[in-house]
Amino acid sequence: MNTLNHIAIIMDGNGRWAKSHNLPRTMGHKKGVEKVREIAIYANKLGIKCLTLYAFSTENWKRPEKEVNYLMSLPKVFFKSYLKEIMANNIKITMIGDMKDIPLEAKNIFKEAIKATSKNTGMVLNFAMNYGGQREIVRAAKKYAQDYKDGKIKNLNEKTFNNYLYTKDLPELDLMIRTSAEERISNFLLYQVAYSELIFMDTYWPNFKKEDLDKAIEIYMKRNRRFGAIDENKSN
Ligand code: V0D
Repeated sequence: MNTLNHIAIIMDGNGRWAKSHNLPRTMGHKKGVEKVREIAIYANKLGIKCLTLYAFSTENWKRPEKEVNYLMSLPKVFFKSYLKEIMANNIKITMIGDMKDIPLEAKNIFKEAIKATSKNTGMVLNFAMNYGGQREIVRAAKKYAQDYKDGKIKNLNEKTFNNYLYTKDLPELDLMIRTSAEERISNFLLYQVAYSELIFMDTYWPNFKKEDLDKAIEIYMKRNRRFGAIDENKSN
């Protein structure tokens, strides 16, 4: 059995779900928020330590302005509808990404959500917001270079570099799931995905169910993780 502390999900397929129901894309995102609630509460119940969700990428600004505005209203919808339940479930909300360009109103909601849940000790529900893996690595490299110049780091290696990533305080990423049948990483957690297991599922995110998470975990548990080594007990 593998240990499973940290799951990341690329919640793809909201637009395609909406199209298949002859609905505007925004209705797919609305359904998507309800799924965030359902799956976060379920993952916490399963004892997962950290769930990182790709909410908004550095490339999502290229979408139509109306859609971007709608997306930016979702944290408030989530906060208003579900904060009580998030608190009752002892879930802690955190964020990773470049907050600088996030509209002030949404930013204030993030701050409120983070503050309200900061003392909770259950699962960390980590939203990737205006997040890009390449941008994260460049940002880290800049700080790393400066700290090296200032004599604050002695050894340049994978371990010390890790301290400069947004995810420095989170457990190592074990499993990345992408819904909606696309098989790409799309700039998500590029450094962290090094030895993660990848599972691609056909389901559109608005149709994703607890049972789909169970299925992904079952597949994950059966996999033989070797982290680059060979497994002497099996005939590889
Ligand atoms: C749309 C499907 C929850 C994928 C899920 C601003 C994309 C629903 C949040 C959320 C989004 C963020 C912060 C917070 C509370 C909730 C969210 C965005 C998009 C982008 F404190 N869902 N969600 N944020 N979608």
